[in-house]
Amino acid sequence: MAALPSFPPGFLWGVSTAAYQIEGAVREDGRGPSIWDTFSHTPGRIRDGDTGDVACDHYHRWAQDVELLAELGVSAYRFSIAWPRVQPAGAGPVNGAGLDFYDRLVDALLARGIAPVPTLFHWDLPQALEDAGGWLSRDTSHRFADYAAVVADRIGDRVSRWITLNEPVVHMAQGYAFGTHAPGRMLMMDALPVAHHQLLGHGLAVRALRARGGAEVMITNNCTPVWPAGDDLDAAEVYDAFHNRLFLDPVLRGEYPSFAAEAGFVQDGDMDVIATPMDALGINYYNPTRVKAAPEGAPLPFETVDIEGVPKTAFGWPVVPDGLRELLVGLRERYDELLPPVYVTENGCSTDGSVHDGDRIDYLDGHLRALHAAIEAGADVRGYFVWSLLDNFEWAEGYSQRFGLVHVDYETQRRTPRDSFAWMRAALAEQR
Ligand code: IFM
Repeated sequence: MAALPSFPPGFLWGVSTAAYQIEGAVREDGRGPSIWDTFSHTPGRIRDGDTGDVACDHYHRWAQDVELLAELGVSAYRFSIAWPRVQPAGAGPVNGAGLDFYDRLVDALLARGIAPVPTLFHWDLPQALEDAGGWLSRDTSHRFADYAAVVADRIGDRVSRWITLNEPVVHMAQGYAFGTHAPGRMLMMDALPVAHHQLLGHGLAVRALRARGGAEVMITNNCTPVWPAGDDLDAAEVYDAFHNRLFLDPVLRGEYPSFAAEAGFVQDGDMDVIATPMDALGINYYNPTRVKAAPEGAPLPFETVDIEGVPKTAFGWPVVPDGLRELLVGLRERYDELLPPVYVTENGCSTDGSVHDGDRIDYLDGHLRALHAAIEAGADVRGYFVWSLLDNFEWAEGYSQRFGLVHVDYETQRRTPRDSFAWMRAALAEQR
């Protein structure tokens, strides 16, 4: 395989994980229950009845996992902090043992020259907050900012890049509109306040983090280029507004797309808070989405359509590397000087699980070339993180989807680096 083109000096290379997907130890050292504990223990919610109770046992094996990161040669590691480990009830008393865990992790990363990039919320809301309304309640936004401050007070002296929320669109849609993720609510369009309260929480957290130092702060959105099926341009525009613009326009332009602009849940001053300037924007890219208009009377105005004629991942997701270039260049055109520097904070694929994962190597190689082409075309992209370091708990799919550069045997917790790990290590060494 030909060497990758050279990325700009100082480009950040990393891998991403999330707390509930890898940590396990859900009842240890004072951690409180989260909505994912409740949801995964509800019969019928997760494939094969899997739960994150043990996951990759990272809570106990973190030192070994940091060694893997060092061996891979990454310059950054994106992980998430479990809110219920830090504040078991989502508000009030702080659990020192939970903070100790992340404190040790940050020190171990820095000792190996790896920049810690913590995400404050990757979907594991403390159950007590859900019981009080979850993200449907405005109060949760304020609780999130308080929690951000607690974490920053402990590790902010060593963290120079923060991510507030991960993929608020997925949390709103799957968690509150369709009920396929925790907390499992099926509110369809009535889930919209969840978008607003997450974004308000983001803006308040940006301010809380800024008040505690000069670190870079960003949000991570899941974005997709939207392709109309045939000439269904209206359906594509509506899907784009729901999936991409609902979460980007408010933070970058201080306004909602028209369908959400008049919503009663927006109070005076909210948009200014939400649009508090960020230093960067995180983008998670997996695939483009093709859409057509839904039939009359359907609950939503669009339907997604299969993208034919391209390879598919084990998940069945279409593999379209150039979609990453299209997305990044398109964002630049849409938001122009309002767009801050971008980090691709997730990109990767699930495979059949074999350690000989040539398909993952092809996937990563293709996407990195597309990313390079985007940079050449003027996109200001400062870093790239592979999803994921380890195979892990893939939400409603349990352990059936394997995204890791490292294979995990869930019986023994043995980690085995895949061929893609060796490929990535060599690619990073060349970039250096
Ligand atoms: O595993 C997820 C992650 O938690 C959020 N982004 C997409 C990944 C793959 O589905």
